[in-house]
Amino acid sequence: MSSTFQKLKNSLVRTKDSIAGKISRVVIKRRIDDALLNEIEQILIEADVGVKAATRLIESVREKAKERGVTEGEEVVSLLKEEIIRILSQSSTVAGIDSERTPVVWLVVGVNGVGKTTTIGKLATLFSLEGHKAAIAACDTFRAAAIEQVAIWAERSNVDIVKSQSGSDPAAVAFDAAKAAAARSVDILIIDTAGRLHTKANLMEELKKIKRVIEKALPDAPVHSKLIIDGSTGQNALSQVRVFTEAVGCDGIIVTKLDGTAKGGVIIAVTEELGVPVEFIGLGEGIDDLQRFEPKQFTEALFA
Ligand SMILES: Nc1nc2c(ncn2[C@@H]2O[C@H](COP(=O)(O)OP(=O)(O)O)[C@@H](O)[C@H]2O)c(=O)[nH]1
Ligand SMILES: [Mg+2]
Repeated sequence: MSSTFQKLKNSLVRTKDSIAGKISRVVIKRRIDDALLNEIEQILIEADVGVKAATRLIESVREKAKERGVTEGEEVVSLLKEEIIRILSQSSTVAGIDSERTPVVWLVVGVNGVGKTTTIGKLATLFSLEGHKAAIAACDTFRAAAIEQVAIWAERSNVDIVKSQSGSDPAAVAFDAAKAAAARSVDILIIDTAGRLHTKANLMEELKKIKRVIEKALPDAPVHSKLIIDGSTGQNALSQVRVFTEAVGCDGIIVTKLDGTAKGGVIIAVTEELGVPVEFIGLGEGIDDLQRFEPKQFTEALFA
């Protein structure tokens, strides 16, 4: 077994208990009928898969079981896995960072504490190891500590950073970073942003402004918004998805903190809600605790 898969499996152990563990206990010696499907739907909802995704999963299992003449409760698991993989396999419309039109810009958004800055550090490292020239813009300018934190990550991952004094205009920092990235032939510019939701309207305006300014500074560059979701927050994630998507139109999701939580089912809920792919997952606080998301591998780990 690859060490990547082993690590994924270990990280998902609690989520696995809350989904696969419970389901495998209720299906024993049962027939597939409404009562069983209702129980499974309840387990999925309790495991933060979300009502919408849970309903879709159960409907699909019901139909497939009928089509294939499957009646044994224990066979539900493989039908369920098929549909989970289908939900998680949202097609990505996002150009890779090998795009002709560089720098590619990733605007990293999400509420406070979800792991934006940490994930940016991990991404910068990963992209650098893959041979791309990455750079970071410190656009969470509200607190000096936030600028300092992202600067430490830039140093660890050995990439350039563009930053300014705390209190300066985040859009101005983004503009400088965009120009510097073009001048230095950067492949991917990753933008750290603030996430304080008590100023929700302001934050959204700030993010929109950063995006506008980058698009102006780099008219040909692909600009992508990546939404960071904390995998341990449960259903709150869904309202975050809606708010940020409305403001800056996210085309990729990164789910962090899947290590140690039982609420990892939320990854299914947010994918169903947003209809865009999860691209990376965070499995710890370390620099290499980030994996590219593979729907099939994830689902296998969940039921392994
Ligand atoms: N266990 C775990 N902790 C994480 C992960 N990603 C981030 N964190 C922690 O979450 C906390 C907040 O992270 P930070 O990057 O500052 O969040 P931000 O406010 O969105 O920038 C820090 O203590 C991180 O170490 C993860 O994948 N797993
Ligand atoms: Mg931060």
